[in-house]
Amino acid sequence: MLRRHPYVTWALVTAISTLIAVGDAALRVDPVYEARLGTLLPGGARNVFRGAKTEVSGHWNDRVPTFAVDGKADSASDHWGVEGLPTELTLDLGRRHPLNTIHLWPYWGDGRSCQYLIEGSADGSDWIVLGDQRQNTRPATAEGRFFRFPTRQVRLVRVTFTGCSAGDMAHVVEIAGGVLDEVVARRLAPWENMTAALHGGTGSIDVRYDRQVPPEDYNARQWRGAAWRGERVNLQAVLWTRNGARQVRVEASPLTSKAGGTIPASAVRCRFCALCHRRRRPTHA
Ligand SMILES: [Ca+2]
Repeated sequence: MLRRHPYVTWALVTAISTLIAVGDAALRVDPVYEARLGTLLPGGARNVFRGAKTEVSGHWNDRVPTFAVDGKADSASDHWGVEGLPTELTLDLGRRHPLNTIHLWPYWGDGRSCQYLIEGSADGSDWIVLGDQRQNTRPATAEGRFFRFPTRQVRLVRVTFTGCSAGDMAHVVEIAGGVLDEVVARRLAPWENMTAALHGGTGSIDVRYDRQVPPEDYNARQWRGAAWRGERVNLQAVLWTRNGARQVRVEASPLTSKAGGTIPASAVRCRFCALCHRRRRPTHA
């Protein structure tokens, strides 16, 4: 029979810190919410904006509007650019297409924030709002910005730029649009307003955190537990990111008690949890 000594009950408080280092490790791409290589929309949805006819008020130097619909969003320097606001970028898809998602990449090279309105029209007369960022203050990033809305039949898409923190100008690296099926859209929804950074916290080892759903029941900063002498206690470090992270390393700080006692960080062991399989796919590690 295990004998326990109540006088060594600990209240442990620690912080799990995560460090990210860029390396060469290949990441597995989740087909549901991460775009396949060579595509710009989640789930491999077809980008009906690619190669669309464009109409703009102008452009400077060789920064022509075809940069915005060439199907490439990996280089901030390849963009359509124009000076003077407000200004419009209008796409003509040639015929009506069903549309329920748009992904826009304004220029992100200098941390600027852009304000703009996205509208769609089936006939060029009646326009509906598909995305409104006229009050936006978030800096543009390489991840761009997603917009989802009920499926519309659209032939024309118009982006009206109304402001830019970097000056009186508008720059667009790419705009993509298409139709996400319901499964992809449902699984994508919790990630839409998440920043591109690596997120993490501590959670229970008794919870299987589904990789498709950002966790809610976690403690973002600290973990607290009570243990008897010689007893092993556990927590789960839960990390999630919208765009993946390479070479993630988890480190633990020393464990301290309210009375001032300390257990060194070297006593903390970090191990991977076992894979949990569902429908023949690993859902969490
Ligand atoms: Ca482009």
